[in-house]
Amino acid sequence: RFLGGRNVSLIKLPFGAGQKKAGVEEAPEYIMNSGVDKDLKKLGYNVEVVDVPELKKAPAEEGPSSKQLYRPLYVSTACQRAKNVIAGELSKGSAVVNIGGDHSLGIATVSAVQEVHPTSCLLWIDAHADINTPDSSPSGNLHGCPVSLVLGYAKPVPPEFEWVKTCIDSGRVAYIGLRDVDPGERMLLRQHNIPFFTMHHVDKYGIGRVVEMAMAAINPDNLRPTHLSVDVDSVDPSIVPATGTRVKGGLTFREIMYICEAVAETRTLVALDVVEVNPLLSDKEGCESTISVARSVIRTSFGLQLV
Ligand code: B3U
Ligand code: MN
Ligand code: MN
Repeated sequence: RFLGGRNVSLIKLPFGAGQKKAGVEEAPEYIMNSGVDKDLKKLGYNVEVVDVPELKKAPAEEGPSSKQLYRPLYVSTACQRAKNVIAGELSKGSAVVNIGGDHSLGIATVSAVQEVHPTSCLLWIDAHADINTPDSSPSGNLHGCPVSLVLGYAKPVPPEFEWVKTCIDSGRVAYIGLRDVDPGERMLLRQHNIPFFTMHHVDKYGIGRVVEMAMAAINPDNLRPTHLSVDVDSVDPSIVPATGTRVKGGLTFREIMYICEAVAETRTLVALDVVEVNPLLSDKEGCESTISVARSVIRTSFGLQLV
């Protein structure tokens, strides 16, 4: 019951205006060059590589912004474009790997996945909850807001994002890896009863129980397609230094691999996001380590490599 079948589209999304550090838009090139297409072919998939290079081009004018948001028009335009490309690939019956880029692309990936697979669940692996509303955002960076936009919590919706539908409900979203959550975000998580597992929970229960509890909450009998959204800053900065917002005390290599293996085992994966790699923010060694983790996330989520 592998919902994505044996076709996988690797979608390069070179976009970084959801935050302010240059370099994250270069990541798709680096991650692709690490050999992820060969990895998936080796696992028996038919692989198609899709590039969306126009995401690098900012609109001529940003226009007056409603809130204190950073480049909302650019983020909105890029996400609308990315959403159409992703939905097109999913509509062919393929699974997709969305290679970012920053996590504001979550607006595009969740919108596309929910449009084509409207019952699917979303497992968000991140140090951050990315559920700020434009009002609660301390930074104005839209990579901290995608979840609130797709859940319909951003009220009023900034005019640039009126195209974004409330497309998923809180009962189909869970988090693992949280350790840097803003006060407004904490309120939303509690108010809507969204299952979240912080690093404290990972330490307390172990990654096995945490993944079991998260999946039991959002995909109890594995009847729903699964969308796995991996922000690489969920992983400890000692092995993932090349990312924009490093937070100490993250997932170990085995813990992130365990999550990917457990999702692979469900045979329900239709979409995987790998975001927030920034090759310009570390030295050569740190960069290689980060990209190697991103590559392992992709390979492992699409097939168990055990023994
Ligand atoms: N929650 C903060 C910081 C942040 C969110 N996502 C990342 N950093 N990577 C914000 O700006 O919304
Ligand atoms: Mn994120
Ligand atoms: Mn993050």
